[in-house]
Amino acid sequence: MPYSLDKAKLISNLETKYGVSADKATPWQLHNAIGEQVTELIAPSWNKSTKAHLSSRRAMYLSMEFLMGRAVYNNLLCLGLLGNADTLLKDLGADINSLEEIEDAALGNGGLGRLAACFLDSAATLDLPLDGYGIRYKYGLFRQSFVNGWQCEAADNWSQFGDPWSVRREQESVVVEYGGGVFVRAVPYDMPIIGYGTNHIGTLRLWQAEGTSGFDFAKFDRGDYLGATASDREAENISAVLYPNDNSYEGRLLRLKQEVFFSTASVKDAIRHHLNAGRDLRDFHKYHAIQLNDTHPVLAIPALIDELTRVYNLDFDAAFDIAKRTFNYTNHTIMPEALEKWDSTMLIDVVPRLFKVLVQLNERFISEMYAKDFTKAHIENMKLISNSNTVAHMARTAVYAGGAVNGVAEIHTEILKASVLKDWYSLDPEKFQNKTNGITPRRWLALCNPELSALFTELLGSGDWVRDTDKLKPLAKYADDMSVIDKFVRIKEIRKQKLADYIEKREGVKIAPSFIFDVQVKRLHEYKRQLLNAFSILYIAYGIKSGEIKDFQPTAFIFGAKAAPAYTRAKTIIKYINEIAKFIKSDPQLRDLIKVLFVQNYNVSYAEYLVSGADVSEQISTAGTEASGTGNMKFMQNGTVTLGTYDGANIEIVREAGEENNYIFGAKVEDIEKFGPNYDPRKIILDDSKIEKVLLSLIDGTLSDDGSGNFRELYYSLLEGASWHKADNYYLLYDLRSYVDAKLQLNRDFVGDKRGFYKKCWLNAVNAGFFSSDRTIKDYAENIWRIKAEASRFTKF
Ligand code: 26W
Repeated sequence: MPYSLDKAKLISNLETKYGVSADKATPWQLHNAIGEQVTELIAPSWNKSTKAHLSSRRAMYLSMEFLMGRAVYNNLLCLGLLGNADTLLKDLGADINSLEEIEDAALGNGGLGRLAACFLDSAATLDLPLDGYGIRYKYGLFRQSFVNGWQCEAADNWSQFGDPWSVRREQESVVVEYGGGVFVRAVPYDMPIIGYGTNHIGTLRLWQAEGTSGFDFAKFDRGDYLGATASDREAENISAVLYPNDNSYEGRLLRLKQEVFFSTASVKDAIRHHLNAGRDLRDFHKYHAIQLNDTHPVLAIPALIDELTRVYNLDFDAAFDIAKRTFNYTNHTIMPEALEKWDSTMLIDVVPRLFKVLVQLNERFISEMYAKDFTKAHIENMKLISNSNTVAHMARTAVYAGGAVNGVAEIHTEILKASVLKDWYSLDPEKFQNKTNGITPRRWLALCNPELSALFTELLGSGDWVRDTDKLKPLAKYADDMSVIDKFVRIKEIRKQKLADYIEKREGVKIAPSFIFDVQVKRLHEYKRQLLNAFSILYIAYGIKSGEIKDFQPTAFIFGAKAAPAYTRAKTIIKYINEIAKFIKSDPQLRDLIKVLFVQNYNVSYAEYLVSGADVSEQISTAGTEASGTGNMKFMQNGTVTLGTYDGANIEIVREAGEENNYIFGAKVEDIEKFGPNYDPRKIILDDSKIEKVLLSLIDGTLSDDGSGNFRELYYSLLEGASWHKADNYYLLYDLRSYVDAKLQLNRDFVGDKRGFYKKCWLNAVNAGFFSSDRTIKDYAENIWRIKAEASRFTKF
């Protein structure tokens, strides 16, 4: 073992720095002391890795969000120090589990941010030179609680008690210039990204915004004490808070400033490193591949061109050529409301120079299109700045001025090519690639499910599957070995008990592990259809009460989701589900058969318990709406069946694990396309009084929205639509019957043959290897970034 923790040093650090003995230290003090020691331990490897990155061709992952979660356990795991830390803390009268109180670094909303975190983990583990670049928000995603069933938000001051994993690198600060002569300092905080079983360590560089003026003595002398530091606070606002928004874009000034801030700082950072290494800027693209995580960092493109032309005197053609060979763009959603566009007026105010570059790019694009005999109308639909030069399109800019474009699951990439980016695909089909998402097996199996991990290691005689999940596939042969399946069932029971204990501690609710644990966790959004799940539960509850549904295996339906604070309908759905929970709990005939629970403040750490303690993974988005999903992969890897639609990566999941081992239902994309304007949800309730009854719960007084009228609004949005959408635009009522059928089939399968059910689960777990983010990252490295693993430079352990 190359690393070990030093007990004496930990004791003396706690005493000198925090003034406590180890047995009296608070979780935060312990955490900081451990973090500081680990950071010191890895410093030589980290420095060496950083040098290696900067001396080779490397990739930069630019992302507005990095949903890292809690670092301490994962870092100890990757360094092989988890057992060491456990015993050492026990010796000291402390408990490693007390570190569960440490807040997650929730600098992201959901899938896109967590994907970025998994990618960094994989690249570090694979010895690939990739570094992350983002924003060090002071406040991460809000903390959620429920009051009377309604979501309440509170600020998430995640680093309030310190952040031992980040190193502030003052001397590497850069200055970002905005219009009107406003300057903001970008100060980098670097987090080590520790590879598993290798001493290669990548970097996540998060920029913090600070003022450049310092202290205005003139104002201070005049007695304007607040004014003396006002411009600093204005600058600090830029990195103050993460936008709590998933899949909807609002053209807000602060958001634009944030995007400019980290995009420009990151580009400047790259140029500086490039020049420091004594290289020619004309070779910039030979040393850098920059991945744009959705459109949020797209202004890095004009920022690079602006620097190269204005500061370093390259001509526009040369700079544009470098940009095309440097940048690549990943799309993460086809929701039209999420495609970013900026008003020209705003761009002119905030970043006049970048706007000028966008105009030049646009003109170049238009003349190229005319040269290809495109019609005026066609060009109008593709222009980078449209509507008489008033609206700048970020996705179009990324496709035009970058290299590769990719979707995040096969079906998603096909939809991009066939509709969202159709014109661009026919213009340049070579640009388009698919990169099906993945998840890191370190956090999402080795760390969160040590019991299943130990069984895999025992059966394979080695733990090297953690770095190569394809090794799990041969374990499929144990599906008919009842001794193995029984061990697996026992592990499920242990994980379900752990989840139940955690839930009891957090929510004060008891759930028996004999229940089926059916879990839907993800951001709250209408297209993800948590409401469909709610309807199915009520449908089943009414069926049990009427006697139509018999022998129902008791099931806990567990939800976890945050709703964007301004997304009223999403908040109403949370309230509705909490009301269903209350209704069922108050019914003696139902409460021993069904438990509904919406957990509070769902985050990465909660997810680690939920994915490892579930039996059923709910992935029920309307076909064609979920780009990929990654939660689906985490559940699968931990051995659940997927109850889901033909959407996103679900399609590839059932391809890998067998449709017969999962529960797939509902309309496919082709079916939905065929409905067109003919879809009328009212016909469905006319035909089916049971569905009608479920729907009426929104307005018949069964469930209360506290007189807000929100349930009624929801009801009419389904049956009649609203000013901005047609009736039931996510086809809940269409899919409800087949969904309930699948859910009841699953329930009968469990009752009839529990082992058979867990055999399906086993086949999911062992066939999940494809969904390791190691596979995804290798594909990006080979086919987009063209970077190489430098394995020989790093020690393996
Ligand atoms: C500007 C507001 C905004 C913020 C975030 C718009 C859009 C986003 C993201 C694109 C939303 C997102 O997280 N998308 C998810 O990305 C995951 C990783 O690729 C996919 O697995 C999910 O299906 C997709 O919804």
